[in-house]
Amino acid sequence: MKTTRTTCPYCGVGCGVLATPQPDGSVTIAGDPDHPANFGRLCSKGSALGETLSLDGRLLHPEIADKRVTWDEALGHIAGRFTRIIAEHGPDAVAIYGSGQLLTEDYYLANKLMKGFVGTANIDTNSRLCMASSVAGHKRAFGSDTVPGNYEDLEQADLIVLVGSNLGWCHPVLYQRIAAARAQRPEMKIVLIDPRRTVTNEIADLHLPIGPDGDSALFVGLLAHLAQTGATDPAYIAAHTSGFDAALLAAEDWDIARVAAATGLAPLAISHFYDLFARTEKVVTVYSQGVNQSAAGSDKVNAIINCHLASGRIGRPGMGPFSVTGQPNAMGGREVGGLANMLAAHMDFTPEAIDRVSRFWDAPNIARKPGLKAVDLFAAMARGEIKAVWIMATNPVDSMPDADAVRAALAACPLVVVSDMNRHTDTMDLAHIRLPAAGWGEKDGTVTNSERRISRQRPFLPLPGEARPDWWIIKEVARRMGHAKAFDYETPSEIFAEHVALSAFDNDGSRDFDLSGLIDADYDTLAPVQWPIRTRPAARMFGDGRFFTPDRKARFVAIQPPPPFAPAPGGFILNTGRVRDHWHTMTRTGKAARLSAHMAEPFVEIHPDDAARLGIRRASLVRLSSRHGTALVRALVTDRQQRGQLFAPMHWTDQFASNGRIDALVPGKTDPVSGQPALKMAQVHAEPAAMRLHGYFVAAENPRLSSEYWAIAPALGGWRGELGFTAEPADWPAFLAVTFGTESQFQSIRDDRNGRRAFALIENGRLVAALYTSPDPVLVSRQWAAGLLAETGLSASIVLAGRPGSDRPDGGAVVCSCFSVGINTIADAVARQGCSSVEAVGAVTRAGTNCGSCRAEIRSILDANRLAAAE
Ligand SMILES: Nc1nc2c(c(=O)[nH]1)N[C@H]1C(S)=C(S)[C@@H](COP(=O)(O)OP(=O)(O)OC[C@H]3O[C@@H](n4cnc5c(=O)[nH]c(N)nc54)[C@H](O)[C@@H]3O)O[C@H]1N2
Ligand SMILES: Nc1nc2c(c(=O)[nH]1)N[C@H]1C(S)=C(S)[C@@H](COP(=O)(O)OP(=O)(O)OC[C@H]3O[C@@H](n4cnc5c(=O)[nH]c(N)nc54)[C@H](O)[C@@H]3O)O[C@H]1N2
Ligand code: SF4
Ligand SMILES: [Mo]
Repeated sequence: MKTTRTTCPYCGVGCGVLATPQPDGSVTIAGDPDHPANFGRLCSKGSALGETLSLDGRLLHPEIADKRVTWDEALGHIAGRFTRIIAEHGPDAVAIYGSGQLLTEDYYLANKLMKGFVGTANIDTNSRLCMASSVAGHKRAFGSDTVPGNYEDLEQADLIVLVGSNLGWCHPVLYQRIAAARAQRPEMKIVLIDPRRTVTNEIADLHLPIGPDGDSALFVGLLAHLAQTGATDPAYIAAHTSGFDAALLAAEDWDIARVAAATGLAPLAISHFYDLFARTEKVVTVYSQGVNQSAAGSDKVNAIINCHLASGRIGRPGMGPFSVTGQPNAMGGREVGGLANMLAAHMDFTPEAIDRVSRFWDAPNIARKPGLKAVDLFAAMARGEIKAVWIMATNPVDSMPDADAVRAALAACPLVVVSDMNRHTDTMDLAHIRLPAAGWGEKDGTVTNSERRISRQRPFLPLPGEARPDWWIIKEVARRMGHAKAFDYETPSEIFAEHVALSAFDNDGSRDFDLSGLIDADYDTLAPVQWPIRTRPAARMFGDGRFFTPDRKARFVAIQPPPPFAPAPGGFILNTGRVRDHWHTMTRTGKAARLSAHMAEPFVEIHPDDAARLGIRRASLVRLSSRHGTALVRALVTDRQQRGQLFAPMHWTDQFASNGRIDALVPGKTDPVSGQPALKMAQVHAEPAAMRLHGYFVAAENPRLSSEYWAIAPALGGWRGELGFTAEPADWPAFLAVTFGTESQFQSIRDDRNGRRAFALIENGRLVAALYTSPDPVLVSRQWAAGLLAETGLSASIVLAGRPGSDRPDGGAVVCSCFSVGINTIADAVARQGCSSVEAVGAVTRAGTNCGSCRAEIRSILDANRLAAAE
């Protein structure tokens, strides 16, 4: 059994993973103790990677028009069609839409093909939805897209400000590193700036529940405060920056009262935060999508960076602005230039750079101007201007704003090529040509994490069917388009070597992105390494106060905060984001029963007062609507949410729910500087979705679902899911037969007092399917019922009872996904077994003792119990 050292394919923390295939075909996953991002830790998603590797649902052969073809046919067809469309309509009529989940080598080739050889910069990626505002902010301030610091700075800081980041769920291993550092140095302070009280708040000393997009005002006010209280560093400002006076002038009127009005925050809380920031030298400000995904995202980034420049807190240990990346290779994509407004290797469309890159690539036909950014790209497609698109490693029908319009644009586009691992995704279902891509564990290449650290992803599984790595597919199309010489690669290491050489080409230290120190590196054994690396890797940037602007000074940006945003009367502001155990459109995490048990259906968080006002009852169904689309989701009534605001996760797709695509509601409004869409702020209406009947099912085989509402998730040994009916099925036996694909007779019971029914089909002591229905949301214990699928010797009476017998406690909804420990088990350990700390709960139940991702949730169960005890 050989262990392979590789890198996690999920978030931008970039944890090292040890993967060991077992004789039975399974793969054991462990954290790599030697990787400097995680030192052996993994979160719940990383730990469950072994459960997402099955070939179920994989696309294993190329297809044209739903028919299997050979690679040669598919590649020839794509090259021919692209070539003809370019000849007829010009290079700007074609596009690639890529992803921060491509490896650097894939990304480099896609960029080289489009910009160098097709001669268009119409290659944009899902990083436009993710990192574009940070890129724009970095470039405005530093003259380059440079993340100054590293993960150790988070451990060394005395104050960490988390802005628009749910680190506890989205960068769990970084969160754990911070929690561990704080346990050692309790004087470390943490401030959380987020409209919601997220689980990340469990670690915070101060939570500022800021109004949507109040961040610019908050940080502009902070700049004014720093200046007024003498907390700036005039020597640093004079020696290393420009534009301070203009930025301060713009900030002048922003006293605490005005900031309070613009942010909805209490004046006392604001001054508490300002004082903390002013008097603490070692501050790191971490920011993520609450900052980037906004119509004012670039300004938010610069408002934050301004405060660090004004206090000289950048480029030294334990301080600096820190944009954390989302995807495993968001950073690598930026390195190769994989956005429509960048050229290559951190070079822009300047005449010198165009000349340099065209000489390096030997590409006289190089693109000379930026291409279309994601939202504009799909709008141009809708207008018929983009006639061929090739989508790689992303699922825009679910993740782009105005997603129904994106779906319509793709449906109308004459040629849609999609490279993906899965046969069915909402995007794949619209493809004319489907290309089977190799996935994690099969691919070979590099990724770069949030702290500029390049790590290898190495294969440990054979390529399934005819799946091929993305770099191979791209180069084979390029060769067939007549560019054989420029795309003559046999291995990803050759591509990486060229990428290294381009970063070093004509680079005399004037460009931040420089890998010249890796020119002779051995690709196969490459250890995780930070860039830039000329002689030694740079752990931290800007320590010398020199930036990448023409005068080598950092630039302040004068910021005008936007007016506070109020929804139309009766409407809500819809905020969107992520949950702990799902990744994006669920193509991988949606395969793992363990991960799907944490949050098993699409939902919306709503404040209890708003829910009461609208007559939305706990666990009932809610219809959300906007000018752009609708969604049907479960109500999660919670005071973590502010009044007038809603929160819904981005994850659910048509593969997992009847109408859960949240981006159908979100408008395509973008930041004017970065082009990044404002995915955290849609105007929507919410109303109860009255159902005649609710249902919960478990089934050994994938059922056929057709009710008004449905949501499905994997369970061990089958499937589980929720149903909502606007009318009761007229013929129950017929309904059961169609849904569960069997002619066998179900046993059933009915309780006339409350209209509840239960149906069960058991064959040879094993559960085939069970369905519980009720006029109200069904009360059955989900985990218990799903667990029946794995049991033997069952009798119908146990199943029909709908609850565990008194001898078998009901664990309740899963909190710890590593050991499947439910909320009831944990609450019991606290209330009855006297556990008073997360550690004690772990000792009794094992919850929280493996990856630790659920420790914040265990802490809130402990706190709730303390409150209950005090009442
Ligand atoms: N579990 C999990 N982890 C992931 C991912 C995943 O899908 N699942 N995806 C990865 C990717 S690609 C990304 S980009 C990252 C994203 O990581 P995060 O940015 O941490 O995650 P989000 O949930 O998108 O949004 C963060 C927070 O922004 C807040 N917010 C909304 N509007 C505002 C505002 O106006 N101001 C402020 N200050 N805050 C606001 C939201 O309430 C939310 O809690 O996560 C990565 N990690
Ligand atoms: N409302 C709202 N919308 C959002 C966000 C939000 O916070 N709110 N966040 C945005 C952000 S930050 C992001 S990053 C995006 C993410 O959104 P997407 O990129 O659309 O989401 P994924 O599910 O990661 O899609 C990746 C696809 O690539 C496939 N895949 C995986 N690995 C490979 C590979 O190696 N090669 C190929 N060819 N295919 C592969 C997977 O099967 C999957 O279909 O969503 C954005 N959309
Ligand atoms: S924090 Fe979790 S998802 Fe992110 S890289 Fe590490 S193990 Fe993977
Ligand atoms: Mo992202």
